[in-house]
Amino acid sequence: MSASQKPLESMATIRHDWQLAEVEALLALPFNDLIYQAQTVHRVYFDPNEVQVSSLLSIKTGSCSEDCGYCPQSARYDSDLNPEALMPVDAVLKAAQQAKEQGASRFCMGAAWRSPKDRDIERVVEMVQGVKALGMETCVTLGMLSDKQTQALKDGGLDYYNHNLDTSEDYYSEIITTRTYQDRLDTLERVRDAGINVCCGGIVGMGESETDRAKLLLQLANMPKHPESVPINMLVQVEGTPLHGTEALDPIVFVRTIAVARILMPQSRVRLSAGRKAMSDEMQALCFLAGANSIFYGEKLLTTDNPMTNHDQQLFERLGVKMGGSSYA
Ligand code: SAM
Ligand code: DTB
Ligand code: SF4
Repeated sequence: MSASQKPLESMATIRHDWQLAEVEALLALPFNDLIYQAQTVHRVYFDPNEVQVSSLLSIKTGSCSEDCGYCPQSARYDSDLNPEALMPVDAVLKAAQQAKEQGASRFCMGAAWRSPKDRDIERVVEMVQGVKALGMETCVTLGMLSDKQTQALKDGGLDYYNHNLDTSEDYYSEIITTRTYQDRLDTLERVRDAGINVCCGGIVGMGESETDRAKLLLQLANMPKHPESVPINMLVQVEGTPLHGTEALDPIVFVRTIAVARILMPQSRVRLSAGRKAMSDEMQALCFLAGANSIFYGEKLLTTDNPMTNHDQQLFERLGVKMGGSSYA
């Protein structure tokens, strides 16, 4: 049966038993059939003209002990970055207020740690409480967590924890050697079990194969509960990092990846994440058509540039897209 003949409800069924062959077949569909299916699924759970916006802040920058091959914040690479210690709470809240004034509904705070120290968590909890008091949703990404740290974040009122799988289990060791895929899964399970919403996705354009992309999506889609947010990052190539100079991914393949994420996880916010600076407006429009309904908004990601806010506002206006507040269907 072709996508256009399938009953609509069956296309948007929430499943956790996807097979690799099914995901590969979706990725390989004729483009128009794939986008039609993704857009159909998208409309079952979401307003198709609404995109949720999150702003990022690096609250602790650089000097990271890990060796993630894409990351300018690793101490191992010469990436022309000024390391900065954990920021004071008031400076973080000032940045959050500005992001709110620009229209962001969620504020995501990222730290270049393998894992936080317990005393760091205390300050991060103060940040979370302050950002929540501004009426924004909160997200942090701090690396691997212990049970105690996870509970402290939950008790502090944290809404989302971001921890990406980054790629397939098979390709992972080509990118990172200082911690395992299982370490990542363990932290994700802790976060889920503590009742914090999960933000988990990956990066494409790192030289991985189509099967690696399929396996990453499969891993996300077959979690006992789908991550509420699924960031799909296009590698931002930073000079000095091992992945600088990797052959660029075909933009159409990127759009396909977004569409398949949407089909596999119909109720999740699929985020068109890092890499937008290098994308045309037309490509971003295709990503929204393919079911992306969240972006990182604001002129910086963590350490690299993101599109200017007025450019994004104009793009949304040209597309008739409204910035949404609600984070989950
Ligand atoms: N240190 C913590 C960790 O690794 O979990 C949190 C911060 S880390 C920078 C958060 C995520 O940013 C990474 O997992 C990766 O998916 C993404 N990221 C980092 N550098 C990137 C790049 N150059 N291009 C695209 N995504 C990137
Ligand atoms: C995610 O998936 N992408 C964001 C956020 N979660 C933390 C980070 C992108 C970082 C891009 C490189 C940089 O700016 O340092
Ligand atoms: Fe460190 Fe996170 Fe960058 Fe890896 S991705 S080097 S853990 S900051």
